[in-house]
Amino acid sequence: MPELIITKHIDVPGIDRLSVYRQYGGYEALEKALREYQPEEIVELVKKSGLRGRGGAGFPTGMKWGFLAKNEPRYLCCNCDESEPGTFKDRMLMEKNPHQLVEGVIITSYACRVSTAFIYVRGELAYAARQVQRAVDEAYAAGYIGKNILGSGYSLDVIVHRGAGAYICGEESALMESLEGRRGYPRLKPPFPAAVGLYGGPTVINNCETLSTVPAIVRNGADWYASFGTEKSKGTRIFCLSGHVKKPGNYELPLGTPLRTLIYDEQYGGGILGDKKLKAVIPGGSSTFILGADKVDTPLDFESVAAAGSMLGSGGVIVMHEDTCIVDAVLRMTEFYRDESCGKCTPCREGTYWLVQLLERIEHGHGKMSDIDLLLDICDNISGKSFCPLGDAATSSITSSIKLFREEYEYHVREGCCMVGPKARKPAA
Ligand code: L3W
Ligand code: SF4
Repeated sequence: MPELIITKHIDVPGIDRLSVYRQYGGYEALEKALREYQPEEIVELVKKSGLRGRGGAGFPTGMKWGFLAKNEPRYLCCNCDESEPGTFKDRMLMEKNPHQLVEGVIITSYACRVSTAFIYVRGELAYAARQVQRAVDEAYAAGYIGKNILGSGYSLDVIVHRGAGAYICGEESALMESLEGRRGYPRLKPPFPAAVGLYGGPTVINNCETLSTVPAIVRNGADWYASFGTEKSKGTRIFCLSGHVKKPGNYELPLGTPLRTLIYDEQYGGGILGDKKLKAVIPGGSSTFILGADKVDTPLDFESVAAAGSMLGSGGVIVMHEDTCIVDAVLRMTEFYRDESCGKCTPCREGTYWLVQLLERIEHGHGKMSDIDLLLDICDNISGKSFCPLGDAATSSITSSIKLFREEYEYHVREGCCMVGPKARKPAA
């Protein structure tokens, strides 16, 4: 079993309480940061560690902090709006070890000279939000948040904010709009939040898992963290394994671990349900391209997954076995993007609606052969032509599934039913 970093103490009873968290070294990293480091030195430390964003894009964390404009006040937003289908790690981190996150938020705020930090929690995650709020309250009472933290002269306020359940509010600029009390519409970028963000101030926005990693880096050093993972994808990350595996769940592994290990190893996925054949895998949440079973030996790091034709994204690994109707699966995902499209731009608002219409008629046996290329044509009119990444994301499963499994789409059109799975029928003689 490789060494764990962020989930090391996740199953310790009572770790969500300050007293127990402290017994396991909790807030020692904060004390060390305030005692031994100037803010800029922590930025350098995190740059050197190689930590990259765990929300989806994999942007280098220290570099992002280094981009912050110099004017004040500055803000931090911790993105806990976890909504990507197939992704459920931030919820676990908030529910089980909220102090680790809060400690990461405080250290990051200090490093970035931030005076107010917001933790934006997805609306549906009510228990997670309560856990984080209680941890923040305990940290205030213990002097880890508030005025003159531990006598250092540094002061910080932390506010826990619950969203209202819109996927688009996980997009960083829509998150800021939502925090400011407006409808969650994405903003034009640039300017990036690092220059003009929340209330017009320089703003650092990082994912929950990213910030939960910061205390361990400060405690153990950049070289220690960089000793995990691969040359360009340092450290570990939590993979959310779901779909047709025997043991779905969250597994922390060093970056670069082969996909096969995650799916088949006894201590992780334990193999495919019913010992069936692997058909396809979505490696980084529903926004990323589907990979065929031939890619099962791909190392799970940013570069290798990109070379295999997809993205590591938010770490949501969705496994599909041989009885999965790909058209059915893609229809479900596309319905999600249609429902979650914020409606601001035409390609995504109208395009996702048309994609669902076409997929529905193919799935239900009323499609035409030309519909398959029409799907690709609509995807082409959305991808790269939408206002924010949701538009591109809506097309990933469609384009990749047609590339890999076109014959299944054609079978649906020809035979009027699925080629595999419970609704499959043999072709008429
Ligand atoms: C300053 C520059 N800052 C880039 C910052 C930027 C952002 C970060 C990455 O989307 C993906 C998306 C989803 N000066 C900068 C700069 N930045 N250049 O770096 O930016 P970007 O635009 O590459 O990505 P993004 O807009 O943050 C994230 C995909 O993730 N995704 C969905 C994830 C969903 C969840 C969830 O539910 N928890 O994470 C999954 O793949 O489609 O492509 O901070 O400001 N010159
Ligand atoms: Fe809204 Fe979709 Fe346009 Fe993004 S791409 S701004 S979600 S309509």
